[in-house]
Amino acid sequence: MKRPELISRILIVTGILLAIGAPLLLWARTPLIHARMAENGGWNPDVIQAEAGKSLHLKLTSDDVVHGFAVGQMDMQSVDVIPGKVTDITLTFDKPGIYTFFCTRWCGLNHWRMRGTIEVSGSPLDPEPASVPLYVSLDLDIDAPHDSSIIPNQKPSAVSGQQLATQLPITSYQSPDYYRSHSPYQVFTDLSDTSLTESQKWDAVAYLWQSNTTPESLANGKELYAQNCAACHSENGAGDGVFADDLAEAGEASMQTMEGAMDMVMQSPVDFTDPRRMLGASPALLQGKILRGGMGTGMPMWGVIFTEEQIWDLIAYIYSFQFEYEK
Ligand code: HEC
Ligand SMILES: [Cu+2]
Repeated sequence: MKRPELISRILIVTGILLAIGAPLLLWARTPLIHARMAENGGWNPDVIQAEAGKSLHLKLTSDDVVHGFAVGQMDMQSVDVIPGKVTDITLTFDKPGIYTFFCTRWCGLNHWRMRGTIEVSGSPLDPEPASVPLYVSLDLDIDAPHDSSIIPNQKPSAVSGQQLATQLPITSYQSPDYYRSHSPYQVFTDLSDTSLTESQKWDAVAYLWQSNTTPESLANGKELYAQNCAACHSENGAGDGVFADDLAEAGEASMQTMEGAMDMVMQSPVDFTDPRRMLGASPALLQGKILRGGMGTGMPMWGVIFTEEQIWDLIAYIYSFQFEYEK
């Protein structure tokens, strides 16, 4: 074999190796993320680095049961993470920041604890000032009791309320600012100057609540609720979802330890069909609870998962357990 021939052969072989090897190498270097139930360690790794504007490849697998993967505040379909299989995904982040990824399958009581972060570096093109949530700017104590001292005899009807609309000083009441910062009970008491009966006032409140939402927003809230909240608060809102008993047991157990005695104690999920509790809560207060969570009560924090709009949609849906809306 003459020398130049040998060299060209070597070159061809390296060429082929590079063509196959480089993507393979890249693929091999893509981190493999293992999912496990929270009690077995959750995601590993649970912190991932990325750069804004560049694609991030991830490989996902599960070491126990089927989990799901999605990134909060990002418009993406969740993907299944299956034991013994590797799922490939590619994500691109427009803006730098800390994103939360989370499990989207109800894998157990601590399912919602399966969270990790993606740290996206890069310079923001147009830095947006962080907005202060409404419950903070209103200086609400979201842990204070907020029961409504008067409750309606039957579910207030938005349709009946609408018929009273002309008799109401209600136009000013229809602004989103007013709605978000008042509980239904506060609006009910604000209507005390009118000549309406008690049940008419409640109907007017139902109408006001309905006119501050849209069918799309309610439908979106319903879907988010079914996926993320129903396992504890139950599909019908009554607070007896499949995990409610487990939460109660965990609560009793935590009461018996020093740690439990000092922290907020695990509680049963709130019953959204209870008028005393829910008619006394303003949208801003519910926003606070959902954003921040219960801090030890078993109510997860959702601020890193949902966008502000998604949270208002959830709130609109939660109130629909209290009011009869137009079909
Ligand atoms: C793992 C169980 C669990 C899940 C999942 C859960 N919650 Fe809760 N939630 C609770 C518990 C327990 C409470 C009562 C303790 C508290 O208020 O901190 C509660 C309380 C609340 C409250 C407070 C109501 C009030 O009057 O103070 C709101 C609002 C709420 N949840 C909304 C939601 C929404 C919306 C979701 C879904 C995005 C959700 N929860 C998912 C367990 C859960
Ligand atoms: Cu999971």
